[in-house]
Parts: sequence; structure tokens; C-alpha cells
Amino acid sequence: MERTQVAIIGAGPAGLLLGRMLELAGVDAVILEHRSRAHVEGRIRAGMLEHRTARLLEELGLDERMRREAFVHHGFEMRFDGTRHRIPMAELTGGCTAVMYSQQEIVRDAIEARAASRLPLEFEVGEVRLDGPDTDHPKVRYRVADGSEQVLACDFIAGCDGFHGVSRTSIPAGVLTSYQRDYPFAWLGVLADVAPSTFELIYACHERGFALHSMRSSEVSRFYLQVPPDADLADWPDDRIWAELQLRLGTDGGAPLAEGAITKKSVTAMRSFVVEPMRYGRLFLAGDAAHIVPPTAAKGLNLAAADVRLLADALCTWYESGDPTALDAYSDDALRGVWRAQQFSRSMTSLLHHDPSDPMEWRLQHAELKHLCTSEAAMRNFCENYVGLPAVGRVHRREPEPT
Ligand code: RFL
Ligand code: PHB
Repeated sequence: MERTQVAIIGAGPAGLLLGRMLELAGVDAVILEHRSRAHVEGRIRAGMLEHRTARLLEELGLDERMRREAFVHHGFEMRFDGTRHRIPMAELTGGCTAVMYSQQEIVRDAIEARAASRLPLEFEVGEVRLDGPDTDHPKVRYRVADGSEQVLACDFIAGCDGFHGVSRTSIPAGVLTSYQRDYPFAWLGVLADVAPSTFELIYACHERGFALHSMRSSEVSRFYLQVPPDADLADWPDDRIWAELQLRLGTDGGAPLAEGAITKKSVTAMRSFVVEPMRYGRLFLAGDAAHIVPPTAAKGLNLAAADVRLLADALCTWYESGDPTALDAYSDDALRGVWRAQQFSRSMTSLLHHDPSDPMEWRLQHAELKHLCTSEAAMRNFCENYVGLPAVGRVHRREPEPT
């Protein structure tokens, strides 16, 4: 049987950033991931980092490529009724910016750093099972490539294995309360080999549905289109996607979007989901394992980073002093930020998406959009939520070895 201090399930952003924080504090951890490294590094997901998430990457020394390659945005644009409205986010929030650096790049940088530190990160493990998470001696059982079973004894388990992982579902029925809302929309996400037609993000509320123009680099654009939840990619050939983007993102007299080869398409369901508490004995849930937000406000990845910052602080405090207070407070502390982000993500989703079965909602959305784009107080309130909460939790550092 192997032993470690913290067994981390999942090598997404939550698991990898937690691993890095524990490394800096000198706490041992093993990360177990059931997919291959190529799969994890190639998964296209979120693209916008809040100020606090970008700062965390700096504190963790994972910012070298981000500093060179990311775009820093000071504002964004809202489009409706054929008109454009710039929201000067940084000006309204005391300088908070949004950093465009994709989740995939963060994952690559964190995996590379862990490999350089020669710390355990096992890919393609099978049949992960949690054994006694409510006892003082939890274990994780899993299968490795040759089919043999491994047992990892640990002090704590961090369930960072996303919405479909085993951690949350290992908790006995009745322990957790879950809250869920599904939306009558989905997002068709597209990557295209074309220079962005905008420097800042464009959010469009159109009667044919929401659209977003984002970007990944000076050569790659990212677009999203609201589609029905049962949308089939086969019904979305490239020319239909471009025609729809031109319509929804178009403005009166504005230049059309530059078009290019579409290299990836996928449909993502939209859901709000939270479980409480984010703990069961010595198992702590973090990131998508505990909560899902609809993607409109780009909070999913940022919440995952905020959770593990708190969790790492609490675990390191326990290892340094034996004090369990922060571990006991973890779930409540994390959930405060989660519910704040849930509320804003739902409200931004309702503001910008079009439900054709509800004409009254359409008029209400327009009243709110016009208010948002003309009242400084409304803009400031929106931006305060959009840029996210301040970081909570300390990044611990191992005492330097005496020389
Ligand atoms: P992740 O990224 O899902 O990572 C979990 C990891 O755990 C692994 N895993 C297991 N490992 C071992 N044993 C098991 N039994 C396991 N089961 C699962 C998985 O392979 C994976 O590597 O969760 P994490 O770390 O909490 O990070 C959260 C973010 O990934 C997520 O919130 C965002 O990506 C959400 N999201 C988006 N957020 C945004 O802010 N903006 C976006 O545009 C955006 N687009 C998206 C998204 C999520 C998507 N998913 C989940 C389908 C687009 C998609 C398609
Ligand atoms: C993205 O680039 O993936 C993105 C950006 C901003 C959002 C949502 C998604 O609000």
C-alpha cells in the first residue's frame, strides 16, 4: 500500500492548482486522473480568467506563458437592437481586468510544472473508489494500466473530479442537499482559425438568440451561439454557423465578422447546480464536483480556483498547527462565493438569452439592457459581479531548509 498526505482525484484545474499549492507548502499529494494526458490537455473549455485567478497563477509561479500570450481586457461590449455599448469594466472596478488565457493552457502549464518537480500525477487510472472517507484513515483504490489494483492511504481526499466524477457520488444518500436548475438553452461553441474581429469580448442579445465573440489568440477566435438544448451538430454546418453569427453579432452599418476555417464545434448544456456541504468527513469537494454554473459569466473555472485556494490554505494550516478550524469552515466559506456566482450567472444568462415562448421576458430584458448601458450605477454593479470577488485564503510556502 502506498501513502500520501492528500489524495487528489482529478487533474483538471481544481486538482492541478491544489497540487501546486500543496507542493509549495511542502505537503505531499498524489493526483489521480482517469483520462490520458493528451485528452486532458486537449479539452477545450473556458477562456476567461478573473483578476483573482490570474493573480493566483502568478503566486504559484504558473504565469510565465500567460504573461507572454494572454490578452488583458479592460472592458467588454454589449450589443442589442443593432447598437453597440462598451462597458468600461476596469474603470468602474478600481482597475480589475479580465485575462483571456484558456483553461487548456493553464492545465498544460500546471502539468508541465508538476512533471518538472517530479511529483506524482498518474493518468489513465481506472475504477477509482473511495474507501472510508468518513474515517480518520481514508484510502483510494484504483487500477493501473497492467490491471492490478493499487491502494493509496492518505489523511485527506480532495474530490476535484468534476461533475461526472466519483467523489460526490461516493457520499451516502441523504448526506448532501443538491440544488439544480436546467435552462431551456445550450451553447454551440466554435473555434475558428481567424483573427478576432474585436479586441474585447462582445455579448449579443438578439431575437434569434444569444451570441458571444471571444478569442484564444491573435489567430484563433472563439464563438458561442445559443441553440436549443437538444441541438444536433449535424444540423450546424459551418455556413449556417457563420450566417447566424453575422446576424446575431451584426450592428447597423458595422463591418461583418472575418470568417475562417472552423476547427472545433461542440454543444454544452446549461445548468446551475450546487451541493451542500462540500465535505464528508475527510473528503472535500472542489470545483465542478460540487457546483456547475451556466457558462455565460465565465465563472466555472474561476470558482474552481477559488475553492482550492481556500482548501489548500485550510489543509496547510492543519499540517502546520493541527488546527482544524479552517477545514471545518471550508464548505461554508466556499459556498458563500459559489452562491454569489450562481446568482450572477443566472441573472446574466436570463438577461442575454432569448426564450421565444416568453414575449414579455423579451421586453423586460430590453428594459434591463437599456438601463445597464445608460446608468453608471447599474454598470458598476454588473461589473463588480463580472470581475469576481477578491481572493480569499493564503498561499503557504514551505520554510526554506536550513543551510
Ligand atoms: P474538470 O475540469 O471537469 O476536471 C475534473 C477532472 O477529473 C477527471 N475525472 C476523474 N479522475 C479520476 N477518477 C475519476 N473517476 C474521474 N472522473 C473525472 C476528469 O477527467 C477531469 O480531468 O473540473 P474542475 O477542475 O473542477 O474545473 C472546472 C472547470 O473545468 C469548469 O468549471 C469550466 O470549464 C466550465 N466550463 C466553462 N466555464 C467557463 O467559465 N467558461 C466557459 O466557456 C466554459 N465552457 C465548461 C465549458 C465546461 C464544459 N464541460 C464540463 C463539459 C465547456 C464545457 C464543454
Ligand atoms: C470563453 O472565451 O470561453 C468565454 C469568455 C467569456 C464568457 C464565457 C466564455 O463570458
